[in-house]
Amino acid sequence: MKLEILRAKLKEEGFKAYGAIPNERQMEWYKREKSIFFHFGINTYSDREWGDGTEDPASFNPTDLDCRQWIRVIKEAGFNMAILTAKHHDGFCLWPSKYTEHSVKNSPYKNGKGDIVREFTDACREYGIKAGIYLSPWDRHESTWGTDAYNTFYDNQLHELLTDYGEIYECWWDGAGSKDAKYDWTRWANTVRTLQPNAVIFGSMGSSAYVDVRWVGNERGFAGKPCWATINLSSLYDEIRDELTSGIRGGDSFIPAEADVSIRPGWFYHKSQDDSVRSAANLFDLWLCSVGRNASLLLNLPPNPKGLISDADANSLIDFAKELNSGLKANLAKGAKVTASTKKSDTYSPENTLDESDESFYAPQDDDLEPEITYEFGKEIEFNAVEFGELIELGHHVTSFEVLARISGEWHTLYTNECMGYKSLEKLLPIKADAVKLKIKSYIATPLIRKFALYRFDDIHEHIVVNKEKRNLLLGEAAVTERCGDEFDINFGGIFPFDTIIIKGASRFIINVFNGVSFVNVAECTGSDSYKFFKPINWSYRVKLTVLKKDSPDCKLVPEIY
Ligand code: IPT
Repeated sequence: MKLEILRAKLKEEGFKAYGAIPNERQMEWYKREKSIFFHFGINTYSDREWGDGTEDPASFNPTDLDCRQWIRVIKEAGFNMAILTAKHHDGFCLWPSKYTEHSVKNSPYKNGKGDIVREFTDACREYGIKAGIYLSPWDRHESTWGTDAYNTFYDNQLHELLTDYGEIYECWWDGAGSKDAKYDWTRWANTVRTLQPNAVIFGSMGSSAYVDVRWVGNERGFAGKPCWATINLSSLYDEIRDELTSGIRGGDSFIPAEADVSIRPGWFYHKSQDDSVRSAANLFDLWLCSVGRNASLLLNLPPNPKGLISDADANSLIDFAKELNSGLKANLAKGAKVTASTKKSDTYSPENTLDESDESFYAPQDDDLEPEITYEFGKEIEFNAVEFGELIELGHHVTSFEVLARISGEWHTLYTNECMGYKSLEKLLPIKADAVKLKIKSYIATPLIRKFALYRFDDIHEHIVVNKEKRNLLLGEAAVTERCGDEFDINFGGIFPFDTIIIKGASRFIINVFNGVSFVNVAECTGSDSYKFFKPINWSYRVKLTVLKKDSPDCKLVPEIY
């Protein structure tokens, strides 16, 4: 249903939007979930990351270029969107732009008759992939860069790319090199809106007022926890990285995050990095930390100098996709008996969270302060991932929730989260339970729960998340433990996932974990010297343990972490 029609219908039914809300383009972007970036250009031949614009176009000479191969690989991996670097900071254009000589037309490729933007967009269309364009505002070759004439130059190039190559779904404005540049963003944004009304704009700083999709604040593929789609426009203008990563609850603008990250250490292909291609398990982690956190994943797959995606990259991507898709294909919660603390009416029953529709949802009665949905399976089922989603079309409504499972007759908290948004997907250790419960702890407008799913992903992933060898991390060389009274401040010197904390000699202690900004309380261990997390902690390098109760006043306290 068209967004405007859906909103009007919901309004009639008494559901109000809260705060900043998405536009139609952003909803389409959300549903794409993951996209591919292709960094390809003169840097592929100079073995550099940032060219300075003095490169000789003659060095650009792909021998076996085949955009259909790139697109076949990503299609097989289940991606539905790809963005090409039509021009990177070095100014070299992959299409024969009329406005510069620094392009494929002066390269040996097809004797100067080649057009890689054409080959790319044609291949996308052939395989049903949506195409996006990266056109670097920073241009180190073009002599007019930095002057007013450049506004026209860039606008002309936008016109070429947005009129001659069919439908374009994303326009990517990299902020690199452009911090203090004075560009005519209004003019450029108008061009995009006029020529490609369905394209989302990625950008920040000067372009912020026109941006649909924000940078996630790092190039490691990690969205924050939380990662609100809302943020203040000033956070984008000033590129405040923490705020880009986490968003701002109740922020003035709806600009969800896109996590861009490369499958290799560099954005461009370098032979020396052939051994450093991310594994399938690692790609799965990136997916969890972006798509699983209400953001999208933009994964870079750089073609090699032949003009092909290397086998190592293609294999990792496809293995990752196999694991992902085999897990996602079965929602293990289907068929559950669903009950809720209250429901607004039968139209908004909790069963709606299990159907295929993106538009049917559960809504509680207005006076239900802590709505709950319980899913009972009638038998024990095993899962290792839980997904919830709210109807983000009306904005973020849920502001904190808890997920519990009934294990051997007893309810245990699996995790708590602040942000639900379009998608909140938590990977857990395998759990056997016969019921799962969602408790909405707080909300700013009637919570509208669209989706619930349980999945069982393959075990190939487990080794990376869990400290399988059961090695005490505190015996690791990099770990530093400082003790102050009965408080231990532990720095692992890196991220080492763990799921168990023991303090010999203690029977009650608090566990705080550093989230990059501050310590957050994640658990309290009572009545035992050992605490096991259902979800391994794989996002921090520092832990603080505060002992509240000791076996005897002068007993020795020995922490262990596994
Ligand atoms: C960084 C830019 O500063 C930022 O605006 C955004 O475009 C980002 O890249 C995209 O990854 S530059 C990078 C070297 C951190």
